[in-house]
Formats: sequence, C-alpha cells, structure tokens
Amino acid sequence: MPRSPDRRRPATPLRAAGAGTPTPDAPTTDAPVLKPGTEIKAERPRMWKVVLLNDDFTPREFVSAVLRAVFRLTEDQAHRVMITAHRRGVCVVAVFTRDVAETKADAATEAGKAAGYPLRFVTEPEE
Ligand code: TYC
Repeated sequence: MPRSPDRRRPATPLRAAGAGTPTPDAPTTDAPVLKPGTEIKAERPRMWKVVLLNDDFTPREFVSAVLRAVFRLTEDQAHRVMITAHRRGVCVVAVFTRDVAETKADAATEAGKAAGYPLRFVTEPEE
C-alpha cells in the first residue's frame, strides 16, 4: 500500500561545516552549517504501535494463534492481548519501527482474511 512521506522529519540531514566539499551543482544554502566540533545527535526513529481491533466473529483461539505466530507472543501474552481487545475494543500488541509494524499488521490481518474472518490489525504512531 502506498504511503506518504513522514513530514515531521527534516528532509535534509544536518551537516557539520567542512564535512563535505560543496560542488557547483550541489546547492548548500538550505543545509544547516554547524561549527566544527559541534556534536550531532541522531534522533531515534519514531515508533509505531500495532493495535488489535475487536470484532464479533473471529474465534478467540484464532486471534491468540495469530498473535503467537506473527508477533511471537507467548500463549499467556497472546491470551491477555486477545482478551483485552475483546473486552475493551482495542489493545496495543507491540511497538516497532514503521516498516516492521506495517508488515506485521498486514500479515496478521491477511491471516484472518485468508481464514474468512474480519480480524484487523492497524498501525499508529507513538505520541
Ligand atoms: N470478540 C471475538 C469473539 O467473541 C473474539 C475476538 C477477540 C475477536 C479479540 C477479535 O481482536 C479480537 N469471538
């Protein structure tokens, strides 16, 4: 599925002064130039939640089995997540980088679809 770029991240990485030699065809005007020796700290990538949604049709045992297979939860963890979604409507399964969260949510949703169930997992950014 196509997705839009994350606009909250700066498009241009920070460069320290002297880190690269400007060339005539490489504009440097919008690249922040830092004093030599300035410490550059990388930000941690934003993390994404995988959220399990309740429905009225998917059998509980099937939900737990998918949680174990796709998210590597133990039997006890899978049961707790499943029963929380069943009672409250939603439950956070785990948190990953965006790509991993989307891949796992899609795989888990597809496992339900392949078995004829409306089971759904969605992703959302943390914070
Ligand atoms: N509510 C479902 C039932 O009663 C079980 C279920 C639990 C389905 C959690 C989805 O995310 C879910 N069979």
